Amino acid sequence: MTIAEIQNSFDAEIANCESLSQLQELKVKYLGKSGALTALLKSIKDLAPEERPTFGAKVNELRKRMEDTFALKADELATKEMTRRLREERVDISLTSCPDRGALHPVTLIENRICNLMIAMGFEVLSGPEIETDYYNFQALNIPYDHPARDMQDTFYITDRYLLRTQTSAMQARVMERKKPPLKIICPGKVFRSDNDASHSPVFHQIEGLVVDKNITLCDLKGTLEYIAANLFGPQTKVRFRPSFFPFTEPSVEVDLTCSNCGGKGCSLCKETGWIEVLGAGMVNPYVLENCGIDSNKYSGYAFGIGVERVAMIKYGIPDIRLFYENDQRFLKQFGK
Ligand code: 2NL
Repeated sequence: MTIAEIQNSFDAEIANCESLSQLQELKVKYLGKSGALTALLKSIKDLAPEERPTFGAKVNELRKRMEDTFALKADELATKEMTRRLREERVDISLTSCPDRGALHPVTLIENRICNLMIAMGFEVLSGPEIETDYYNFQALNIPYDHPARDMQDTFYITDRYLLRTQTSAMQARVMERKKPPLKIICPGKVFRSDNDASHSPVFHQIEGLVVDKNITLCDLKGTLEYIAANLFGPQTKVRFRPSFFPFTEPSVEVDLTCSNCGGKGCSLCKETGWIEVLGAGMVNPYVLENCGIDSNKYSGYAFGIGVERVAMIKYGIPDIRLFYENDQRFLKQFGK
């Protein structure tokens, strides 16, 4: 092919080129190692010596023109491609009413709310394993082998040594071993009990709080719980302690709040007492502190355990815990919008 022929066929082909990949093929065809222009240059040896410089200059001029044309065409095609994508992939962000928009689960809502409140008070949020050892779930927390709380009926065992944690304090015991006071932590998460009725589920959510420092008293516990209660159920909410027993706290208390439904006057929700039992708490048993390597003569602590479903049931008036796990859209859509 002559220079003119190459130039003509190049002009025609590039005019018809419609994509970047086609353009790349053309580049190889004309400027590549075995392309038309290289072939032309090789034929220079067949010319008379005096013709060679002019011929060479012409070929180079054509190469320069081709390269410039390729660059321009590449720009043009890229712009065209972008315009096409912007048109075809357009998303109409003005659509506001999506019929199947999700909502946060009520358990998540309450968990987030309590956690955020505790973070604001300077607590650190930690999570641990759902499969625990017998040691951290029971022994470290002053629940020996023969304690009734370890009954096979109450707990899901995996082996003699491993079980599904029945409380998140298993994690808190790990933390006390590792970090020294002052400690101010909460552990939210799933816990497991072999229990199943309208107010008990085999898996539910708990948030346990733990504070260990010098001079921590039951008064600190009460102040903290009053603050949480006021945030969850309103500023008029009162907190009442009743003596109780947990192996890991001494003294232990059941914590009642004035009924958020009747304000304390008495109604069906609070069985006419004006009070609702919401959580368990107490001063960390010195045995538990010592088990985790903390000097109980120097340090004291308080701890509490809140059932997240229980709070949600009271707050939203949900009569049966099983409603949380049925994934019925009609139930779930009522919250968190
Ligand atoms: C309940 C309420 C409770 C704790 C949890 C706790 C954690 C450590 C040490 C001592 Cl690391 N206590 N947590 C304390 C009192 C109550 O949960 O009704 N549990 C059966």
